[in-house]
Amino acid sequence: LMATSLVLLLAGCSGKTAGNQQTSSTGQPQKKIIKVGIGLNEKSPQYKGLEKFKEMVEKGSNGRFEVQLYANSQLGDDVKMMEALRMGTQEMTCPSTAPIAGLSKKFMVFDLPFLFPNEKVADQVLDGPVGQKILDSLTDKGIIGLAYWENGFRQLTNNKREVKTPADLKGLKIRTMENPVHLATFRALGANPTPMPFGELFTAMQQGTIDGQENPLTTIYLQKFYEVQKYVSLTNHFYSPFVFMISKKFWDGLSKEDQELIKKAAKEAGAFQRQYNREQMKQMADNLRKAGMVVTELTPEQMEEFRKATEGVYKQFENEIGKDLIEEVKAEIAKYNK
Ligand code: TF8
Repeated sequence: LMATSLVLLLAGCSGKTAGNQQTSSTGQPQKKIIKVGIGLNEKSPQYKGLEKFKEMVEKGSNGRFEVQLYANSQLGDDVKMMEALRMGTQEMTCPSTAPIAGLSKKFMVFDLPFLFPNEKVADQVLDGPVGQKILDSLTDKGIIGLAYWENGFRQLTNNKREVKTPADLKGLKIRTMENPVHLATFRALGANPTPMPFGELFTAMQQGTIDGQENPLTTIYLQKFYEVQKYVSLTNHFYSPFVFMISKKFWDGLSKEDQELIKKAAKEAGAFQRQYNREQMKQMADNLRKAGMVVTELTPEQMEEFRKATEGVYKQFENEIGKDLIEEVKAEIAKYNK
């Protein structure tokens, strides 16, 4: 036993150089490992995007990088993984913008209810200068934001009753992401919101500790939420971008060329992921109906009731987010919304 552990110990230590760059006994540089963790499962459009990214980086570097993908919150929830990126113990993750607000309040601008009119406008604003400025606010937190991907427009599910107006939401216990704007929005709608990491959500719905939640239809279907939820209302109340991000500690140890390779792959895989996500989304309402859910489309008047009820949230967070930033994003949206 002693001998075995000694051999393992030696094998573990041999050839270790800077960062996670290792040299084999033959003097050949070993692969640099990039661990990417997400909360969603392998069927998610997000995971498909990561597979593209893996292929691009591994091919583009002639195998100098190995990208390892971990789904299902195996490496922890969004908040924990971002912390690991800052420490340099995990290389990459791709959270929704909402939990990023804990690091940089600027991201909360995207949490404002009924902000983006459609995906096309969201792409243009996120990929433009204001989107970049918000990504850059992560740098001094130890994280490099590489590209926006898409989670999507969020829809409301619950297990109690069909929701057509804010009045129907009264008193329902709704899980939200860990974000103050989301909490305020659901309070304004008369619900009883409670924040929770994604990994605990399914069990909470199953056990009835919450009545409902909100997520894009792809997630509701592909994570099998229809097994524990009966009603879904197409409210489109928030648009959730993802941010594909990398640890600054890891990033700073890379050559300019490798940084370029990774950044380009993150953007290209993101363009693919957005497309794929939108393709998938088209079938999801039908899939959910077939799986037994009641899918409720709202009339323009009912939508307006939701929008009116949450209008005050903009004022409420004006100081925290910054009035200028809110105005800048609104102006960008207006510019592209033609
Ligand atoms: C949520 C988000 C999640 C993602 C993911 C688990 O509800 O929409 O889909 O952030 O990383 O927590």
